[in-house]
Amino acid sequence: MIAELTAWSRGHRNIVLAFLERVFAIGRQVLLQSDVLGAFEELRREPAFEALAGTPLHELARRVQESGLCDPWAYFTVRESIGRFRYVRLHRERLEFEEVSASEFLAFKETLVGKRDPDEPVLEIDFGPFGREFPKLSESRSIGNGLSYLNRQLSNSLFDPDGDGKARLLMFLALHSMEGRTLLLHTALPEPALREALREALELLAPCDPDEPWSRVAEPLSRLGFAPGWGDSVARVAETISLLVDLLEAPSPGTLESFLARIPMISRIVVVSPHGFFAQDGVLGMPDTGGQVVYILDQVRALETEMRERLARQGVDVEPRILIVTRLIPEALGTTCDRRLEKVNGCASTWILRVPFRTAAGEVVRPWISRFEVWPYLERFARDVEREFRSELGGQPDLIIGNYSDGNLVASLLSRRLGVTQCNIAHALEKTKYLLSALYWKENEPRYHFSCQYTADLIAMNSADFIVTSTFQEIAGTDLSIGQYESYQAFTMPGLYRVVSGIDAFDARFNIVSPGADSEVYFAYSETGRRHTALAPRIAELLFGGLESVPSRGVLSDQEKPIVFSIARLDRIKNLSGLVRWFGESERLRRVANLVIVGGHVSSSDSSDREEIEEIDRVHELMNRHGLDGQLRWIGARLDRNLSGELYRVIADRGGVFVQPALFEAFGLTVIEAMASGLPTFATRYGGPLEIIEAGRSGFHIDPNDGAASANAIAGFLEVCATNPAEWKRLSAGALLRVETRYTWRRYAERMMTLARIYGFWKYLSRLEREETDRYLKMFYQLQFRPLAATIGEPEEGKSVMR
Ligand code: UDP
Ligand code: LCN
Repeated sequence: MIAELTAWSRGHRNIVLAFLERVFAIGRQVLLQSDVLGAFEELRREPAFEALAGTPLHELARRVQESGLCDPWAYFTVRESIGRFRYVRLHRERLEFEEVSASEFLAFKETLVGKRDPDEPVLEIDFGPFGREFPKLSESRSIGNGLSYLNRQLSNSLFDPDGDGKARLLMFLALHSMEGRTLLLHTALPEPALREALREALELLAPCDPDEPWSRVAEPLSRLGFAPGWGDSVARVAETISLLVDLLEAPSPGTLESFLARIPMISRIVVVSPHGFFAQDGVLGMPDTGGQVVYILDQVRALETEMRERLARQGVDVEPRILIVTRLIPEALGTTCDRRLEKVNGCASTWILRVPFRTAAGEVVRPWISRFEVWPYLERFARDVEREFRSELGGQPDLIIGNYSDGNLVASLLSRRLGVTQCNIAHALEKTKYLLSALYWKENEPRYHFSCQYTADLIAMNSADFIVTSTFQEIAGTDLSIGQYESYQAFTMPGLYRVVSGIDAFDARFNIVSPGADSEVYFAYSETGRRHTALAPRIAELLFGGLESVPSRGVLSDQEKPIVFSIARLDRIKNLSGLVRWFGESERLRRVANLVIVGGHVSSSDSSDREEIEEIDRVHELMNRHGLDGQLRWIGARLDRNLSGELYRVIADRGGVFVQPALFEAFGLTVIEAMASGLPTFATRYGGPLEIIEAGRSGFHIDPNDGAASANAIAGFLEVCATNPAEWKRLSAGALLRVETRYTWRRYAERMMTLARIYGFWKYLSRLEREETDRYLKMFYQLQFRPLAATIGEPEEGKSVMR
């Protein structure tokens, strides 16, 4: 594309000049994709430039991610295709496109935000060379399916006659143990002896009843060198042994995956989620406590069940254990967050283990602190957590799962020290949420400390053994928009460092494993037998008022109208205030529907979170401005899950819809909760919902930047449904089907455990090759992260005054 553009520009200097003039006329030094495309579209509207469609310049305008301008130069980042960037510049007089390196582009950007001496040395961070040994995908459609690629690599390396893959596999089998019990083989056997033993074992098993338990054949198999772990029945043991025979004979990706699926590898998991109020009751909707907590609690239930079933099938009598480690908050505001241990409901051996943050002087940090300010405490937290989980588990875990930037950093520190397989789950990376937040990091520093966060992200991404994402776009965006991880490929924080290769979307560590919605809580409105009818009076009170026990504003004076419903934390990015504005400004929507929002507090004095307070004030102002008190009900209370589950269904009973108006939503659990309840859903096109919803079939996408269009789309749908209820039913059925086929926790757990085994095995096989990466990461941590974290002050006591 760049070569074509350069050639084309030589013959069309007048057009290039006109385009450039428009770009400069915007009057800003840093432009976004929409600015550049807008400038191009304006140009096309001029009669002289009508025929620009399909030209290389058009393609450039569509594919520019960012542009930096400093007369006479214009620099552009061009995303040629998913995950592949090129950088070009254009001189106002020469008018010819020239390609530059990522480093040159970033250096130019740095000059835009402050005077920088071009000869001043800059720290360049480059993780590219460390990926040498690690397999990379080549096709963009394979992004997020690292597992199948890795399987192929692994089976090749096992087969490589010059390599020692097979010897390492045999060593792995011989060393295998769980909770001190020897599994699979009592001693290491060289390949010929092992093959012989496998053959004899199969002969021994052949005449047995396939349903006989392992115990019936344990003794003769033990004489041949076999320990437990091959299966719970004769049939299963024979199958596992046959798989190993096949693998030694001719490794294939399928056989390897099937064989490793049968090997007992994981019985203890540590899940790290330091920030927020992490508990089971009364915390949702508090600042920083949202979907991540819901996700983890549902995840551990599913993982415990999956592990138990799998270990039983493997013939291993070990109780799986999961610990969720989070911070202990002495000022717990009526929650259980000041307790060291809390058993997870619905689990037999999964606990929340809370460990306090401590200051450098060793004092326990008492109040809640925002996720943006946890950085100075994490190193000490990691050490304390290790001691605590060792005493709880009696040893170390087989898998550490980090959550969000802080949890992923702690998981990196722990797994590097312990040699345990590390999985990262970002939930949401802040970098794409806050526009240009890396470039203007200094301005954002007092409030957000992105310098720490992005440094932590880079360390964690590059130290993880595998990374789980909820959607494809989280890794690599869409054809025209950049993915959350992809945005870490090359960026600069002027005055701090410049990243020329941070993470590559084609990295085989990425795997898409989407979460689900708890089917016990979120099920279809039409499943009348399962409905929580006892909650009806409480829901009527929530929706229509009456008792004063629920903090709220507004009543619905016409109770017959369908309800447009939304529930979210009251963060700016969630844009509940935007939805209120669209409703206020749309006569058409107000004519056909009421609006109900659940989020935050109605009184700003009940909040200590800056963003939340701003949003509370904004919603009040909008309600006053548009006189919404008879048509909008705002519930400023946290609803427990059963209540919110039933509320979605009651809204569906009344022919309503769900709206998720976020400016950006990484995934959006509320979207699948609403869909699982059978509610037609309108959700933001920015982020996960773009992938969750198939437009027109299982819901609709809306553009949060175009409130009028969004309000019209919702109103239009409700108008159609008023005369043709089958349309509502069609969307409702589409939503239910979509969740059932794509978003279930059972599927999630099965996949997650497969990943843990295969990447764990890969870690074992490729251990030596990671040493140089580890050293680089350690240096980056010591020289960058630590001093940055040390600049964040300690919180004052009693700061988290929230009710
Ligand atoms: N939630 C809730 N009560 C509230 C606000 C949110 O129960 O007052 C729940 C909501 O049902 C969902 C989760 O919190 O399960 C929010 O997850 P989502 O992924 O939508 O957004 P996040 O808060 O993680 O950004
Ligand atoms: C964080 C978010 O911002 C949401 O979009 C996700 O649904 C949630 O975490 C769970 O992963």
